[in-house]
Amino acid sequence: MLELKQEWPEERAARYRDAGYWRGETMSGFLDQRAAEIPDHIAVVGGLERWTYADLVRKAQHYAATFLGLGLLPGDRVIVQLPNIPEFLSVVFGLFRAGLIPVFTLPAHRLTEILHFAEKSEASAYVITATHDGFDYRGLAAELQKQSPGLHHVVVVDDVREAAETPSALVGLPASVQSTDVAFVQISGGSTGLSKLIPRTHDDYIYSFRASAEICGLDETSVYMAALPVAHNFPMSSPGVFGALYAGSRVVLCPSPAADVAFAMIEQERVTITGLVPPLALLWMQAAATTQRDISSLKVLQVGGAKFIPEAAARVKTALGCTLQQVFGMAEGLVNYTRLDDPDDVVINTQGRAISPDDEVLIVDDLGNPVRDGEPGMLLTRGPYTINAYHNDDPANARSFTDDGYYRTGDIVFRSPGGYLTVCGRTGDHINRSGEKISAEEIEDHLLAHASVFDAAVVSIPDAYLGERSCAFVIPTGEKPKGAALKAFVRSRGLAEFKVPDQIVFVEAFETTAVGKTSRKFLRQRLREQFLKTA
Ligand code: J2J
Repeated sequence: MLELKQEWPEERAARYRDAGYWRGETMSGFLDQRAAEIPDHIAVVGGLERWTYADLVRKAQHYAATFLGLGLLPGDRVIVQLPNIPEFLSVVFGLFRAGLIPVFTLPAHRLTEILHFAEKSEASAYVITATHDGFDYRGLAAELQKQSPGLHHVVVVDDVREAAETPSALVGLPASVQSTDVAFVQISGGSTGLSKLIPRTHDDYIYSFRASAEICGLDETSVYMAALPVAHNFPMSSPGVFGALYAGSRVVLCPSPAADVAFAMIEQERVTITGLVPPLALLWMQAAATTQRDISSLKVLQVGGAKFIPEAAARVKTALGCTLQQVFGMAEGLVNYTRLDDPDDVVINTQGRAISPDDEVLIVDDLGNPVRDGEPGMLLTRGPYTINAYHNDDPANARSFTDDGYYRTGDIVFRSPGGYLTVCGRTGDHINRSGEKISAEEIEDHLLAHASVFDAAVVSIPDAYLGERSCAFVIPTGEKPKGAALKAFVRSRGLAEFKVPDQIVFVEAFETTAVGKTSRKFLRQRLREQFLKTA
């Protein structure tokens, strides 16, 4: 099994320790400490459950024992595919406690994607709920085990929930874990080809959510609600459920981000802060005008994952009666926030500034030379919680990191005084569909597997609601297939629903100048331009 690593050059690591960013804490360690300090404080609310900090640690211990009881060994990788339920936290903290490495996937992921994560991470176990949103995860697990022989164990939380509570199960705890070790694996948005694995260490991740919790003003009186899928880096760490637990706040897991469900939760639990992607923020603003629910407890609405246009940002305070915080982050590391006391102009027009004084932010032109403030350029970054490499992917690492360790974010931004960044585009060929990132290349490959597809190019098209939608330009081999049939074909390849092209446009050929360039990037750009001209 290939070791999971994430290493910083010693000089930088020493600096981060000296500055007090990396404090030697571990994921299990910080939760234990909080449970010792405030055992009876409510930590997690969701479904019919209401757990104190002491409950959460106890449940995590039982899950740790359950996993170790299966014969899993510290360092083994475990795919976690759970929705927003309290067990997400007891399972994940159970894995941390046992020294096992969660690989976080989204409930929307399907066979092809989970198979890729399982193989890439050499996972030996998979944790699911039996069903969620009408989807049968047991069926997915059975198919997965057929195709991935190394995946020896499937743990269905519905089945082990009670067994994991029996006191006799409490054995062999805990494994020794170093703060410099990889704690878990996040999944990249996948700007080129398939999603890459992002190993994050205890030290670096805890710093990012501890500092985020401070920036967001969390304390023991705060109530943080995860409305987006909690396995995503934003609701997990910016400040997310982990930042909230670090601060001794209460975490509320909302089963759906739909305004009616979420508003009821806000009212019931007196939620003070939550995070959304821009399209949901628009829907909430609309729904707030007529809701009967009392959402006055909400002090901060964070919006991130995709560009929030200033016209919409300007309306948040009036529509929802709370402070807007823009969040521009990435699972690879760097997270920017507008601060809660920033003037309206900054909150409305920028995506914030970096968490750390030691986040090094470079904005460069095509030749790699720094641009002046106010001029757009490519954003490169390195720092105390930005990774230096993806797991086991030399080509991606060569593309994505400079020789001196900067991560090429693929985002085009400009900087204003004070270090505030405004996102104005990207270099990568992915579609940011309402915060969900779709790799054009990945979908083109699936389309090309269809017998009637001669060639395909997938591009992003501006969309009033989603921000961007995906449009596939397809040259048929012979007779044109039906668009709906092609979409069904992509779906049947085992992909998350959000990756199915929103629109399919059949063309006879791609413009020869575009093809002659042989660059897919150039072709996609031309197709997008032509589409927008004729739209
Ligand atoms: C424009 N583009 C944005 C924003 C992310 C906090 C918040 C979001 C993510 C996330 C995250 C944007 N305006 N406000 O991990 O901790 C686009 C950029 C970025 C990419 C990263 C977090 N916020 N983006 O969205 O790994 O293109 O993380 O590089 O999913 O989303 O995507 P992801």
